[in-house]
Order: sequence, then C-alpha cells, then structure tokens
Amino acid sequence: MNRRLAQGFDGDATPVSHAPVVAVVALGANLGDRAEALSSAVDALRALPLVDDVRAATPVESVAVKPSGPDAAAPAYLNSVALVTTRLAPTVLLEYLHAIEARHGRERRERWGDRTLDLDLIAYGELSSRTPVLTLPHPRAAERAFVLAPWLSLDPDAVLPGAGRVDVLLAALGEEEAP
Ligand code: PH2
Ligand code: MG
Ligand code: MG
Repeated sequence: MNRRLAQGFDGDATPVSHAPVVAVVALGANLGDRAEALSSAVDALRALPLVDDVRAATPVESVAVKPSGPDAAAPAYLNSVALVTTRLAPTVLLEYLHAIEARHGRERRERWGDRTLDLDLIAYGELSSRTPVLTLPHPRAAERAFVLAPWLSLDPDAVLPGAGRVDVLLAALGEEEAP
C-alpha cells in the first residue's frame, strides 16, 4: 500500500493514481452544539464523492489550547478523529473540509480562536507535502493529545508519518505534563 502510494504521486502531490488512501481528519468544536457539529460533519464526510469508508472516534472533551498555552477559561473543545478511506486527491479533500466548515458557520478571525467546527487534515497515507496550500503531515499533530488519543482509539497501531507511533507520541506528551 505504502509503496503504491509513494509511486502514485509526483513531486507536487498531484494524484496520478486512484488507489484508495486512508486520510486522517481531526475534528474540533468549542462553540454552539459541539456534539451535533461533529456528528453532522462525520455525516458530511460520508456523503463526499470518492469516499469509500469513514470511521469516527467517540468525541473527547479537551481544554482549549491557545497560542499562549492551555486556557481553562475558554470554552472547552469536543474533539474527534475520522479515518477516511478515499480516492480524492489531498488538495480536493482539503477543499471539501473547508466547505463543510463553512456550512457549519465557521468564521476565521483570530489564530486558534473559538470555533463552531474545525476540520484539519492530519495525514494522507504516507504523503509528505510542503506546499503553501498543503502541509502534510500536520506539523503540530505530534504535540496534540486531543488528536492522538481519539486516533489511537480507532487504530492501536497508528503511525504519524515522519514522527512515529501514535501510542509512543501520546505517552511522551503525558510524561511532559507530569509534575
Ligand atoms: N484547535 C486549535 C487550537 N486549540 N484546542 C483544543 N483543545 N482542541 C482543538 O481542536 C484545538 C485547540 C486550532 O485548530
Ligand atoms: Mg485545528
Ligand atoms: Mg483548521
């Protein structure tokens, strides 16, 4: 699978193959009816063309992380992760994610501001991309327990390409927080 993927893309991440790929999508919301937003976003992912399967983790509560660090005074997040088996090109999938966010009233005002729905593309198979539109894998995923924990609940052997096993990354975060 990985070899097929590696051969399936040219340098600028344009797909030349239509083999299905597992994309990891992180979902988050800390405004409005968070559970409803996450569940209808998963429905929207399932309804996308060229999406064959979606497996979504049970949502978890998490303290909002702001650029200055965790902020217990901000509205708490509900976070989940979906494993999306798809033949969509990564840039096209990303555009669909933005469209689903927009349909849920997402407004972009401040960095890491409170939001009704956030959909982040964390990984797309083994693809590594550093273009202005697409950074893959997501550069901060390894530091985010609210991404790693729901992902691990879906796949105990999950690997974040370039960073390592998700269980090891999550354990390392736990140790960092220990007194
Ligand atoms: N997303 C952010 C910033 N901070 N904090 C939590 N707990 N969950 C998030 O999904 C989240 C965040 C930027 O996308
Ligand atoms: Mg985000
Ligand atoms: Mg986002």
